[in-house]
Amino acid sequence: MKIAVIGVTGMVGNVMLNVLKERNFPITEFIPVASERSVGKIISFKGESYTVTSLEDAVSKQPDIALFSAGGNTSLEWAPKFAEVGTTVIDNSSAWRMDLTKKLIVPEINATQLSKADKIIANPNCSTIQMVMVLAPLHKKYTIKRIVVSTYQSISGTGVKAVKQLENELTGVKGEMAYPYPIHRNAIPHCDVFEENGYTKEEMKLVRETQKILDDRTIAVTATAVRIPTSGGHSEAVNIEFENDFDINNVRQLLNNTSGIVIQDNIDTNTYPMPIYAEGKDDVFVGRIRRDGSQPNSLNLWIVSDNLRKGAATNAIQIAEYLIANDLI
Ligand code: 11C
Repeated sequence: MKIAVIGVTGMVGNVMLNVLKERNFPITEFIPVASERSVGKIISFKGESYTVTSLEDAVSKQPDIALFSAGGNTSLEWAPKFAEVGTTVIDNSSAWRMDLTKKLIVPEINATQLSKADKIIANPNCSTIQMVMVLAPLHKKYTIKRIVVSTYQSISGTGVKAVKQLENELTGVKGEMAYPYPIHRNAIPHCDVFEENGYTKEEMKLVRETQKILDDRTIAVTATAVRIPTSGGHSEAVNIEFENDFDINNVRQLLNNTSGIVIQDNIDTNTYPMPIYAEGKDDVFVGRIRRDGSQPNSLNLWIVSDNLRKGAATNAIQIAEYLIANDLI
């Protein structure tokens, strides 16, 4: 495969390179791409040096697959140009996710929707991916009515500027701020921009993307997204109300049998998922699995995953692997 990585110098781009290498992704030609100010930079991949090229150059090379992680505006402008020359774009931005003509894919859940005709495929938001990974098998069995989710999101979700902000705060250096407030020793209930309804865009992604991926617009979802000074992954406290009652042991069994999910749940040994252990892993970790006794058919979960891996790079590369394995490129 001739493969282009758009946004190769960014945080997700960098993780994409690691994941491509680890998974031994079949690459015949590698095309690293970034914005004008990074063109000409040398990057290293699989022990070789490559010169970062421009979007225009990359289109002219007609890659088989372009993994985009360069922000919504770049995707809106350039994904169609790649698609036009026959490239399949897997886009990690929010640009195409809610477009009715584009598929929003978590391979374990809905990759079978994909066809050769899908030239721009959307990768969901990180906080959505880890939540639906756990909810999809439960929805299939018990039918979800309503989800109440609170997130505890890593600064790595904001990008390099936020990681630098925390570093500066820890070392007492004055520098550029990614957030309107200090993040060290803080929790900021504000991820992404506010929408007119008073929710943030991040919160509304959890609503809309979940309904699209689970293919059920009747599921009620309400979210509060909070930024905290962690770096290894996003965490989520999720309360789910089902149509049908469940046996808690069956819930565990179901999750235990689902590929990509790891249960870490033993209160006797203080075992539960945490970002420091999720970091660098591709799985979604779930724990604190318990019935919500305050109302019928309800469950509480704690879900953690590395937002740059399964939440972004790994999911995108799994989509690419699915396309290749099913002869859809
Ligand atoms: C965050 N979830 O943690 C965001 C980062 O729509 O792909 C990814 C934004 C997106 O702030």
